[in-house]
Amino acid sequence: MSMRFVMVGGFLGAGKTTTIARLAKMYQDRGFKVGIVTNDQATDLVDSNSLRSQGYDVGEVAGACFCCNFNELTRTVESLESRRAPDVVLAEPVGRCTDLVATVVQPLRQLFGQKFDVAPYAVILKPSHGRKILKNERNSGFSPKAAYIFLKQLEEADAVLINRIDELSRGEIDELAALIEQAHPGVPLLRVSAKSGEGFDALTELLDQRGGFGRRILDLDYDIYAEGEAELGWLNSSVVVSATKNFSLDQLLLDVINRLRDAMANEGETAHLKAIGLGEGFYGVANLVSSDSRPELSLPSNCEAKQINLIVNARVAIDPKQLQSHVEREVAAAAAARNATADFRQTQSFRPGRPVPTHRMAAAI
Ligand SMILES: Nc1nc2c(ncn2[C@@H]2O[C@H](COP(=O)(O)OP(=O)(O)OP(=O)(O)O)[C@@H](O)[C@H]2O)c(=O)[nH]1
Ligand SMILES: [Mg+2]
Repeated sequence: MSMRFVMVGGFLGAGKTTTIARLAKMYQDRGFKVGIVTNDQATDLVDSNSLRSQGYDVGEVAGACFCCNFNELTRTVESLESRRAPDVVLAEPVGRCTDLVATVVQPLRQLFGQKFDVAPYAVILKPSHGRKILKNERNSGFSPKAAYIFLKQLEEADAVLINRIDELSRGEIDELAALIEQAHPGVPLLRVSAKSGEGFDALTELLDQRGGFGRRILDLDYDIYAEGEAELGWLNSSVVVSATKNFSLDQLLLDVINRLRDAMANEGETAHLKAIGLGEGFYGVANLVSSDSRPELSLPSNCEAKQINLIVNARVAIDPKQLQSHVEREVAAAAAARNATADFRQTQSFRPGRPVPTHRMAAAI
């Protein structure tokens, strides 16, 4: 029997991991066994650690995105299969990737059609940047090349999800819906909140559909795509924070994100800053999804500890060396404010390289 493969796309910080965690729970409640695949160019992923801490079986494709490391994607799914034989595999691509229909959906269908039963490809719209980009405002926060990627992601979607409706007014939701409808007439549009679960019954219904989905192959300029990607500083750090007295993990996480936000406020737009703190048997996650929004404790631990493992993932439109020095300085300062030390075990910081897909299908089946 084939495995249902559900990939959920969307820009950095759009809500993919939150959506996938909620979908995983919904599929489990329906009696399905679920596996999840996360993806990044580097190791030490906040998302894998968060989803594992929430109890899910997670395989990680680290080192290159799904499109450029397609064989690792299928190998990772095979290893999930050998462990628990999932009925549904949920996959989160890197949030600055596009062309996923031509490089992931279609190759799975054309080369592994016996094994994978690919669901419609839903893409989450991030309202904070989406409204400005869709309105073509000059001050969208990102450069035109980054905006190009954002728009291409929507163009290949079988359905667009307007996320975060829990914090949007009816007027704001209608405005976004009209902008998407104008750009992509006829594409199903769902209003959802990954946080509250609103709209998720309609989403699972959509994802259960079978038929002519995953066929919107993009006309994509790989030079603009590569240049847009390279504008981002990308950083994954793993740090041990230790003190002699207990400190609040949640306050530390928020402090780290707040300090980074303040330090980089005038340097470049934040696409997503996230930090997970892992103690023995508990964890917490804090995020910032745009320079002009507020840091949020998305998954509070409500715990204190003397020592925790901290993983910071930062995707910000600044030079990666600058990004690294900000992270090192602000994490050390947040630790020092608790009489703690920050021992950086590993940091990877870079500009994403040019995407070179393993397969690119020019025609859809
Ligand atoms: N208010 C609100 N916040 C949300 C919603 N969905 C996600 N968030 C928050 O948005 C932030 C980013 O969510 P993630 O699920 O990590 O986003 P992502 O798309 O996986 O991000 P990357 O993996 O970095 O690309 C977190 O702070 C979430 O709690 C929502 O529906 N409402
Ligand atoms: Mg994520």
